[in-house]
Amino acid sequence: MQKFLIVTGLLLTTFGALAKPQTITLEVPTMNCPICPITVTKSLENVAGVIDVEVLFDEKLAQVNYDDELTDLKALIEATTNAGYPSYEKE
Ligand SMILES: [Cu+2]
Repeated sequence: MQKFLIVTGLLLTTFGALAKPQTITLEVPTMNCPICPITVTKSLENVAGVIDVEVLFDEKLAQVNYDDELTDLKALIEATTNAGYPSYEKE
């Protein structure tokens, strides 16, 4: 299984044009009140290619489902940052 995942990863890297919905988790450490998730969600939903956003306020995380042919991690981070909430990919 592990091997399969690695091979799949390599293929996706090599053939990046093959769009596939991706899910990533962003850490958004500066969300500090219940209104913040609304702003963060909106900023991400406004990015073309974002399919679905779920913000977990207690954990200060944003889970983003997106089409990797239309957008990428950099654009997502930029979107929250421009909205006042710097973020980065959760390890
Ligand atoms: Cu707030």
